[in-house]
Amino acid sequence: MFVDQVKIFVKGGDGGNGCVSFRREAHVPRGGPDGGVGGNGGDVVLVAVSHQNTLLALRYHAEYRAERGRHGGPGNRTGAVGEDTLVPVPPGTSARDEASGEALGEVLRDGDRLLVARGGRGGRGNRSFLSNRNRAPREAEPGGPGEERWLRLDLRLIADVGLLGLPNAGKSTLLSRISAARPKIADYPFTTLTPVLGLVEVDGRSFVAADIPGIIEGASEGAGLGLRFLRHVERTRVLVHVVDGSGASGRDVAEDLRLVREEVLRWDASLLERPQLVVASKRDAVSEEDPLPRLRESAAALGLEVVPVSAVSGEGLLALERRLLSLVDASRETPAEETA
Ligand SMILES: Nc1nc2c(ncn2[C@@H]2O[C@H](COP(=O)(O)OP(=O)(O)OP(=O)(O)O)[C@@H](O)[C@H]2O)c(=O)[nH]1
Ligand SMILES: [Mg+2]
Repeated sequence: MFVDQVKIFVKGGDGGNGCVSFRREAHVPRGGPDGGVGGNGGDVVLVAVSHQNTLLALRYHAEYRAERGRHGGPGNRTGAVGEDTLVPVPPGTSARDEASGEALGEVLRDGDRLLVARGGRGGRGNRSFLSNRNRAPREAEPGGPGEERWLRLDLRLIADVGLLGLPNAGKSTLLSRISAARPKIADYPFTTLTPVLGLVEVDGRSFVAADIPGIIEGASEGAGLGLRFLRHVERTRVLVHVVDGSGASGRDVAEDLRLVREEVLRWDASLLERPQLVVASKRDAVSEEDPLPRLRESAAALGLEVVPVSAVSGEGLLALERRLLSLVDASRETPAEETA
């Protein structure tokens, strides 16, 4: 199951208490306060891990507490610090404080970290309160409490290429042919219910492509799967419009292309400034009236190139992969997350 929004509870570890203690040894002439400082509590930290691409695990494990700091000890011993608790999340996850709505930040690349609940400070021991006026302080501080809060986590997948198109256009079949991803494929609309990522390898290089479901007329207003997934388009660098190029559906290809672009435009007009191309799919099954010339014409009017492919025969797939790689390379000079 794909989950892109969850609420979790996080709490940093409490700080250890400071210690009250006095040195009393037989042969040491003057004892004195020697209570040590408590250790700081651990932090709760989100960490991006690239092999994960859903927040599903956090739905079942919704509470994260870091270890508390140990108390200070006699002989000026400082308490051990509490261990941090790391929460693995997919790259592209952002965090908000649920109560205040404050944005805490996001993790974009593998290994990125975001502190979400700071551990409490260790309290000072009585040794720290020694002064000329007070040679035998009996006071020490308790450890500070760890920060705690509810967080709202929000995932917008990071992919280099987003595959967009009407239901049944052949997006999932295409992804399954150019990557190892295995999205569900069938001859009915809304087969794919969640975005699926696949790693495309070509000429010893690679990029990530995402099959983004749910684009139909009105998607930007919530029709079909609607808004659920259009937001994942925000972080793709290159958009691919997959249009059924067989003519077998009886639909007008120019209208297919226009409709999907219209929904993207209404969601966020700036997305259409990204590099795009049009894939004419299912070219092994072209009907009597070939829709390709009409598709080329309407694409050209928008300044877009058309790459004809067949996921069945393999026609055009290598050319498509190479073309996408070069568009991704060009766009990597301006990272998607900066323009998003
Ligand atoms: N002949 C032929 N059929 C194809 C090709 N690509 C996809 N199809 C068929 O078209 C139908 C829809 O394919 P999908 O890949 O599930 O389409 P989709 O765009 O992912 O559809 P949704 O997930 O519903 O949005 C399936 O029956 C596929 O077998 C192709 O290159 N040639
Ligand atoms: Mg699909």
